Amino acid sequence: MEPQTTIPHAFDNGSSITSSETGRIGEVKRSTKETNVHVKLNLDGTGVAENNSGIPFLDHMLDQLASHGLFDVQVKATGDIHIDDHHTNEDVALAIGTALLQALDDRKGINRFGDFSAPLDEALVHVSLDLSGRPHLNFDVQIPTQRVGTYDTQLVEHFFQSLVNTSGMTLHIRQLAGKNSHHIIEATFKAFARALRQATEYDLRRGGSVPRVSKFGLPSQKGFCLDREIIYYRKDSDSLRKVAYPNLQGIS
Ligand SMILES: [Mn+2]
Repeated sequence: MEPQTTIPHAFDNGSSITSSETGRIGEVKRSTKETNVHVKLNLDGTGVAENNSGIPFLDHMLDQLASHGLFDVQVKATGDIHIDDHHTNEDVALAIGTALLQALDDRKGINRFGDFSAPLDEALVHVSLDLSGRPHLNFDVQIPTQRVGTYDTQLVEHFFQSLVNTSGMTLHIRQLAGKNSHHIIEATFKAFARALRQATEYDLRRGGSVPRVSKFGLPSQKGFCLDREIIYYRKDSDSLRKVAYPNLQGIS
């Protein structure tokens, strides 16, 4: 039997859940008039995907996120897709971003930066990202058709903008080549998954040894300044959490 691990949750007023799963896990349940979304993300997973967003093409892309990121990704959503996919696409992305923020916790020892170019036949997409705490998206992708299957291709940018906003990520996506809409979008998700995997993995040379907070006293609004490097601080109390999110100042 696996040992029981307590997983801290960033947004449940300090309570925690008990799970037999190991790894950095974020879990979000989000209900609005328009959608009900449940997302579970394990950054230290094995690529297990269980995605039922109600939007088949989005599920296909979320499967790429799992398999190429080696994350475990579970998305269950019901939404007002009788109108269109807009709200469900957006709320799934918002929840994934929040789950990522939770799973990253204090970000100690991670690479933080990720960069990957993924080809898919004629398509080539470059993704560069920084888990900086500062939401910014640069999306330079030309998708030639309005739809892939039933999926509105305008929703791709909106997906990444929503994910960036809740996770606090600096994300640049650039299309270097491509003609086929399905290929371009899939290469985008694959490159994103690979870059995110790199950024969330541990830098072995750091050995998880980001210097201790207590050595330097009180946190600033930007985090703790240590050895010329500003790191994200732990969200240990409600007051600190308010500073940390959503008005995150970021790390530089
Ligand atoms: Mn495909």
